Amino acid sequence: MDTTSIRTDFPILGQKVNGHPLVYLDNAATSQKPQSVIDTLVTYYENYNSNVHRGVHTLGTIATERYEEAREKIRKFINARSTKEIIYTKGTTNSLNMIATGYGRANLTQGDEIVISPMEHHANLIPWQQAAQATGASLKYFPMKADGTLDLEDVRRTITDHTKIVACTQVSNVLGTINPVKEIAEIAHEKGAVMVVDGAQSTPHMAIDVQDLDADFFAFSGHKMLGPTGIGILYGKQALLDAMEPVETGGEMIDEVDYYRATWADLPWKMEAGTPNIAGAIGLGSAVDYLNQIGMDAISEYETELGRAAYEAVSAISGVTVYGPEQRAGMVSFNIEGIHPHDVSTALDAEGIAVRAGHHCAQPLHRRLECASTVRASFYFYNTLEEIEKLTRGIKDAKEYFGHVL
Ligand code: 7TS
Repeated sequence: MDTTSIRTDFPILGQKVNGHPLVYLDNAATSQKPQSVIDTLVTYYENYNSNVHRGVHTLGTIATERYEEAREKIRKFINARSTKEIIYTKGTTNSLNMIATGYGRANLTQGDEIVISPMEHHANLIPWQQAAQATGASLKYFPMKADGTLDLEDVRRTITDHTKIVACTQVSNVLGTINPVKEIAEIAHEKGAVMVVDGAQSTPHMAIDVQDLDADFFAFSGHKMLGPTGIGILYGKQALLDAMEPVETGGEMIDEVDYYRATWADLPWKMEAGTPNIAGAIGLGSAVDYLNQIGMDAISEYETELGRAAYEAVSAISGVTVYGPEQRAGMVSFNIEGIHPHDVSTALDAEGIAVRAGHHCAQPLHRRLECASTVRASFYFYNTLEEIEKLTRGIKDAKEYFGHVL
């Protein structure tokens, strides 16, 4: 990975923070944006800002074309069969809520089961709790092994003939665990359940093929993959989306309306009520162009190297606990014995190193890890091995600063 050249594409990375070159290691929260994405947003607002799918004036036509071209780029990026299966949303949270409401509540009933993993982000947990409460279905969990991985035999035992929905993250945003969602989908399908994949932490970092995974629904966010905030994708198999009622109704999503009834537009617009995030969608298309130019396989290979290096270096520091399996995505969550994660994060920030401290929207998982919170360093392809060395040194400095003696 030619990070020297790549980093010049990201204007924010050139700055100093607290007198030190910025070391941005909070990519699981949100990624930075290359100049090409920033330029796409500026060009939209400067040159052809218009609403889509409405007027026939020139700017509106250009905006509509670019908005739909971006959808095609995203379709190709995850290998969906059709752009009808690519719904623009606000992000992963919005996509998962749409599935839990539009599909879950409509299809679940008393006695049915929803099965999820113990490492879900709240976005793939609370909507299922709510769907279970609203329908009388029960919520069940796969067991998780001590190293933070799932065992397919456990998965097979947990999914039953009563299971209607299985929802699982492809990559844990805390442990970095890469879950075998393709195999889980196969087991779910054997039992007649639909498979929902939370792709928030996988889509930015590895090649995704929704047909190969055989996911029924797949959700991700633009802002974690070089795109703007406020835009994300809900992928769903066309037959499932066709059978779903729109979650929101109003403008844009209709075919014919009279004073007492209405009919819906075709997919994907049926699911996109109101003026969408036009700049965001076009910006996400531009982010996809940038990622394709680097290559998703090259990105995942390089980040695996970063993840391994960070895991080895950080877990070698005495008094430090690293959570999650050895084989992991490009992130490392840890605690230093006796020092609060927020203090660690503040000490690292003083050296220009941005990490996240907290429960990372996975409170039940942290309870399971027997800690209230962790420090998380998460990488992207513009990060370097030198930055991981700085992180390691920063952790050792923090230990010393807080007078940690072991
Ligand atoms: N699912 C997973 C696995 C996530 O990591 C996140 C965000 C979401 C869903 C929700 O995505 P959103 O774009 O709708 O907010 N995770 C994080 C995180 O780990 N730190 O900040 C946001």
